[in-house]
Amino acid sequence: MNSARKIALTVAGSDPGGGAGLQADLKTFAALGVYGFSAVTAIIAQNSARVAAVSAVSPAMLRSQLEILVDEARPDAIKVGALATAANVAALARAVRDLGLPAPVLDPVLISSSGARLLDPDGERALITNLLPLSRIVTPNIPEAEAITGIAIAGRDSLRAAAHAILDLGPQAVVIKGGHTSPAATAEAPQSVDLFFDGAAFLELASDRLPGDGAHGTGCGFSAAIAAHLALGADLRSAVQRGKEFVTHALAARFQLSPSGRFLLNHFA
Ligand code: PXL
Repeated sequence: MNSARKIALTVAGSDPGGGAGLQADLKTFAALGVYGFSAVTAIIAQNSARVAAVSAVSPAMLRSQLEILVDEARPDAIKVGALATAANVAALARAVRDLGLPAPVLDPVLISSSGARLLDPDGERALITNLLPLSRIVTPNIPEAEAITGIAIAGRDSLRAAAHAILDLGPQAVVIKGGHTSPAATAEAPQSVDLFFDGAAFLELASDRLPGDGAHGTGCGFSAAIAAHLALGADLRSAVQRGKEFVTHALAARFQLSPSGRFLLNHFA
């Protein structure tokens, strides 16, 4: 029987702590009323504060997960997170083409917020050459946008230059997340501004900056929420706006599991 249910697929690493990675993406999909598929790229031993070990799945295993999912139903949208290896980047790019998958929302995860590498250096190059050109939108934070473009982002002009440079690499759009380092480059900047660019127009999305060193899983929540809204039929710009609203709302209700843990999103707030 055909279902009217919309499906979003996350291709991401496993966070056994559930704050980030595919487990968090499934919560985001559920909170937004979309059925969730998940293909795991790497098993990561981690909690919200630190990563102990990363074990990538093989590219054949990643391919096999994607094939068997598509055998049953075609996802309406895809979010891509940590890919771990260049081989997994290549396997995903090939599968997107061979299986006719929707152009992904690409969160170009390079390094976890706790400092662990979630994509090897060859993978970083492969992501830029193979996956960026296939993407519906790419969602780097400022350090990732700097790594992709080689542009030091220190203010509004360099932020816009980086957005242009990323678009030149082939994605349909980009949103650079201002949460990590403010483009104004002052820790006291009261607002965090995300910059969306689709080649036609810039859109700035501002939100109040929260005290503390940020939460675990915000980037995952943003890209997954964009994919969920795309699956539900939103256009790209409104999917980004609603994705930002989702994260802002989930962050306002953030919580910790332990005093040694980082803040976590409340996906169901
Ligand atoms: O937010 C980056 C990220 C992506 N994917 C996984 C993660 C993290 C950060 O911790 O654990 C699986």
